[in-house]
Amino acid sequence: MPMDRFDIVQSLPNGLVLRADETVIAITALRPDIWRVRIGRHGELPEDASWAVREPARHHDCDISAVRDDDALVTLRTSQSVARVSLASGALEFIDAQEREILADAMDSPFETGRQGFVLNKTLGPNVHIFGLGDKPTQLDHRQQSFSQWNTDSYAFHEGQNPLYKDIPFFMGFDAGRAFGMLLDNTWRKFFDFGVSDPAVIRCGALGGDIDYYVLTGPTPKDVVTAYHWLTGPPPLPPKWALGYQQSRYSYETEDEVRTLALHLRENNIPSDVIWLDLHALDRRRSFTIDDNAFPTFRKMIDDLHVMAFKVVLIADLHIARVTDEPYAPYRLGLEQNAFVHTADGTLYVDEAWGGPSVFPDFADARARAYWAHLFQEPYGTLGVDGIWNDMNEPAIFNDLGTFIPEVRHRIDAPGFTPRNASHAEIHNVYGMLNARATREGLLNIAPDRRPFVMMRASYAGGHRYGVTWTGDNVATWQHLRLSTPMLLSLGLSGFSFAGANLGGFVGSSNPDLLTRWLQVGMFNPIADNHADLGTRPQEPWVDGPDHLRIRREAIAERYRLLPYLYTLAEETSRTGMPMMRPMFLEFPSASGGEVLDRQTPSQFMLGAALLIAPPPYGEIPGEYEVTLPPGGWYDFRTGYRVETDRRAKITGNSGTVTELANSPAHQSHLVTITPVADRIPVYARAGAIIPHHDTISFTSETPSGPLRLAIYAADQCDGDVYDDDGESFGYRNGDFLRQHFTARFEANGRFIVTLGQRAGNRRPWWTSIEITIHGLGSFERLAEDRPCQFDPHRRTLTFNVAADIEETTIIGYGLRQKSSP
Ligand code: NBV
Repeated sequence: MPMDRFDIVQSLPNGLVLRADETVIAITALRPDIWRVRIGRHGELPEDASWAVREPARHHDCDISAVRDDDALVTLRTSQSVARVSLASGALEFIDAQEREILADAMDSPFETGRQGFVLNKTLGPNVHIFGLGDKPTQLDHRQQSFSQWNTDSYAFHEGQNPLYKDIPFFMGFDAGRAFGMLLDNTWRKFFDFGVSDPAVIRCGALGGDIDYYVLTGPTPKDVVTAYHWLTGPPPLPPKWALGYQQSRYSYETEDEVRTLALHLRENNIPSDVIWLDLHALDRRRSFTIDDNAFPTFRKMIDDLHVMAFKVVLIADLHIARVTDEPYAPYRLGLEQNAFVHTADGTLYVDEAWGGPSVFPDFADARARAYWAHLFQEPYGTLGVDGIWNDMNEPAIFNDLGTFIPEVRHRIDAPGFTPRNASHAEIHNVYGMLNARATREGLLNIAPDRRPFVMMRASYAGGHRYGVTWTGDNVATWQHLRLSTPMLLSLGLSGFSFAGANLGGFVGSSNPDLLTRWLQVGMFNPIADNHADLGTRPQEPWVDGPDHLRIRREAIAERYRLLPYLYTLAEETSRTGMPMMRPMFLEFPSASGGEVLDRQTPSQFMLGAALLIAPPPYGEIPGEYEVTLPPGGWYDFRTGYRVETDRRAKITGNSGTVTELANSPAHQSHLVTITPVADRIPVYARAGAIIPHHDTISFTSETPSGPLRLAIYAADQCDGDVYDDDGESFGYRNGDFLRQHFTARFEANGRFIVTLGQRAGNRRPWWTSIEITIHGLGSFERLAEDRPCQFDPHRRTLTFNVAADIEETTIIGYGLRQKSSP
């Protein structure tokens, strides 16, 4: 049915409001590269409130020019992008400054509506690839896949299972090097269909709620990521120990077991930082209790673990046992403060969970969040645990539905929202994130200058502001090890950079080879937590004998040596949202004509801009496999040998044998064939990278004994950074941090210049000297100053030391970098 003509009812400095009958459309530019579209179907615009998008971003202004082209079209233009509105249908089209289409309403109809819900139809170009959308256990590219969004406990999920724990309704489109993003900010059950029902259409919609979405016009994938974080806010910097190795299982059941675990970790020289306490630490699985029989001196245990430099994360599920026959403060206080959800008829909602019949805080309500926050006084304030784990917050309930019944009602009372009642259908997908938000608030109230560590399983867009996440109850199979990479990459593109997968697999028992490989891969994941289910075989690094132990220890120790690089990356993430773990196309959007480099070799990923991790994709069928090397040149990260990609060459170590090459142009990627070895997985350093590292340490807060080491992987221009702070407090916000930028330039005339930039911040470095190693120096003459140095012509490596001087330092030398292919 043709729609009425739209009238422009309001011109805003940054957009327009249009109306036809009961349909009102507001289109505004928030920045030159971000548009917001709100559509009201009942004569007015929806409430301008959001759980995901920050208020200052939603109300940000951006100059536009609006031109009425003819009767039927209005063009809104920012300095970077254009939105075109059809007055006949209200259909929108977003194009870039070069008039190329980014995203448009398909079928000349902006939306279809049912009684409550709606569907949006957007064009899907023939070569657009789709990424993001949170925790989907499937290939990285979501084109030709469809998804539903309803936070669901997914024990032993399988490949392709859908929905899973989280609803992150944000995706990125990528086509030949150019990217755009779209965030559909609606909390109801939703779906996304990327070309399944119609190969040329993205269909997405919700069962209820408002039409409120954002189009991010890129043009690079990194632009889209930073724009998404400008909208939702970047994830806060976690404590440094969150980057350490973490040991968990469901459960370490007694104090003795935990103490023995800590001893074994230290005695076996496994660098490690965190021990997790799961349900068995609790009295009858009741949140905010401790089982005094199993943990008779809990506080003392925590103190002792702290002396051994361990941090402890304790589970705190949101299900509050309805205990009426004995004192149980969480239940009593919640009742007193009316903090629990009720059903539509006003009765307290009681349903089954770990502690038997339970009640549930209404996290949408400020009052319930304050109640919940207060409960952490005991475990976090008095008992001294270091982090909190909010599991089962989809919410997962032991009834036929697996979650709250639809009759549950919530009260919305949060800054920016008009207070009102809401159905569970509206709140379900934000419930888990609001649980984590209340936890974070609680921890901050108790220790305002300590960075909270909150682990959450369920979440919604923007939930990364409140804590970190993991991929849930995966399975101890090679297939799940494989799945962990696209899952973490997708999470990283959806705001959840600080994420991990249960290393070794949760459900079922890992075999020794799988556990070893998984630990090797996991050491390059942002969060590295080895976790296993009740009743599975032990999964600590030493359980499979000395050979596996040696390999696993080395993998973990390597992570600790890389801590300066990891922490520098984590800090970058906390400012920009750029994920730590990155698909290759994010770093190399125009490589090979804007191809998605990750498509052919999906087990690979980048850690920051400088490292490429390339584990064997099929550990269960060992044999040669192919690795994609993006353009620009690569080194074996560990040996520093340059990977020659211009001829057939046998490479030392396990860097690979080059099989396919020959005179490829500079922007081409290469495929190399690798023969896997058990001891380690291949890791490559990008030519041009300067990677800070140090000698191994036993825990993240230990001061390394040697210097800060900088590994320079020579290219014409190299650069890198190091960031450091106290690792725990917010002192960095007031200048108690250190940041230093490093560059190196290798000139064709045989001169090279290494510069250690001026340090920023007030913090003094832990190092007294910096050892610089240049990899890929073909010949070496001398350093300009008479500075001691060693040149190894075989390894093509030059090493020298510089005192950690506050002043900027420049070291000049003479020598040519190794001649190499593109
Ligand atoms: O708290 C027990 C487990 C936990 O170990 C796991 O990591 C969560 O994803 N939890 C689920 C509850 C039930 C698991 C069967």
